[in-house]
Amino acid sequence: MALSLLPTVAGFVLLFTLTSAQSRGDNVEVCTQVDAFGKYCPTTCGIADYLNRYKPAMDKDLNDMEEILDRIANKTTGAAEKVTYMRDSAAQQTKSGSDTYYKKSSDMLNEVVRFEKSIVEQESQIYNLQAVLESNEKRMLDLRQLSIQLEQKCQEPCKDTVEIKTITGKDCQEVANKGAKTSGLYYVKPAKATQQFLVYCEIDSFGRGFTVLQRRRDGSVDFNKDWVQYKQGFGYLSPSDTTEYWLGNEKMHLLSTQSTIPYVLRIELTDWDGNKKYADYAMFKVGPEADMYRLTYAYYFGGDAGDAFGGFDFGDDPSDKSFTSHNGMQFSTSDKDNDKFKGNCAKQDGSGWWMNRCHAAHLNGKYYRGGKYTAKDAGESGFDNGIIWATWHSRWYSMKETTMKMIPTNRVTDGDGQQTGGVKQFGGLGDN
Ligand SMILES: [Ca+2]
Repeated sequence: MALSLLPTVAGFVLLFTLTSAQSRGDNVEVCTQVDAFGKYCPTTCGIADYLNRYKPAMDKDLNDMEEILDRIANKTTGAAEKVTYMRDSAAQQTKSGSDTYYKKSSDMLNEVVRFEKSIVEQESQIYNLQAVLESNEKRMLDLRQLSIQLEQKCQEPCKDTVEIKTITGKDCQEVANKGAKTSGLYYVKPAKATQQFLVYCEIDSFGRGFTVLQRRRDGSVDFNKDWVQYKQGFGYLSPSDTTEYWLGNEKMHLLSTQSTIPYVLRIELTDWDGNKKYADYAMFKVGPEADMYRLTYAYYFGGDAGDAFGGFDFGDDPSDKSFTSHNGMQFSTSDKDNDKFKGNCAKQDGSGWWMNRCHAAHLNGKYYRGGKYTAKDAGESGFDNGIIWATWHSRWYSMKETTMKMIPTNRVTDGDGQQTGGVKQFGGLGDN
């Protein structure tokens, strides 16, 4: 009978007190489905979903209670009718003055007393139930008010404590060139972009500005997304660089194809023992959507993680290396198969990626805590679906953290003395 309203109220209060951080940055007012509220500003439809989730249960509880009250009321009416009937017949029999009926009448009167007693008990039950109902109605009213307040709050644009820096540019290097000294969230507007968008810029003491494209760090964001989601980007940007995201294929296309100075793609990896390695690719480009966001680069520019984009000889097939190289591959998602495999790599592995047949590098793979996993862990398909960089760890080892970021080629080695095949450190970034 007790309605479980209290936890719901607590949930609302919790929602209220959550620190809201910047969600995707753009389209704040659009009702965009997000994975969960997390610690970010909830969307209006997120709230609506939340309300809709608990409402049916509450409605059902109230209906049940109403039914019980009705049943009790019916019983009471029935009993009252019976008592009236018995009173009448007793009175009639007394009136008739017949001795033969005297004992019977007296028994009936006892019955009347018993029924009256039971009516009193039922009335007290009804009274208690009414009190419960009233108190629940009051709680519901409070809840409604709270939800109205919440709705109003959510209609306001997210005023975050998140600081978005004012300097803008066509990419993070230009932002740094204009004097930005600290890493954080900046708006950039690539040459062909119709509007600016938010990115995380990693700016170091050498004045280098890396534009960060992808981040894995704790498995908090599900990377099993469809074509549109990979196109637009998903996950969360944070000024403290503590969240996971995919910036989006369209933005990567705009960023990587805008300049006469080609970009280097830098991939940084951290394993579960805290070891860090990197790989650089020269003349990195992501093609337009018409070409399925094809990945191209000129050559492996260096790094100590090895050239997994170039494919890997797993020993299964003489052509393994060419079947698993990524240069020139179009992007595939579970709902758009552009790979070189008869099946659907992206669907099997639950990710979006530049799939071949399928991969030796797979940074959007499933997040496996602790690193090591087996075909059994990989679920139905049983294929290697972790966060893989096969030239460092085996395909049955999933990385702890990954970063994909880009920088104009002429700046990549500034400050840290990195050369092709270079130094076993991420230069000048203060890894700790
Ligand atoms: Ca296929």
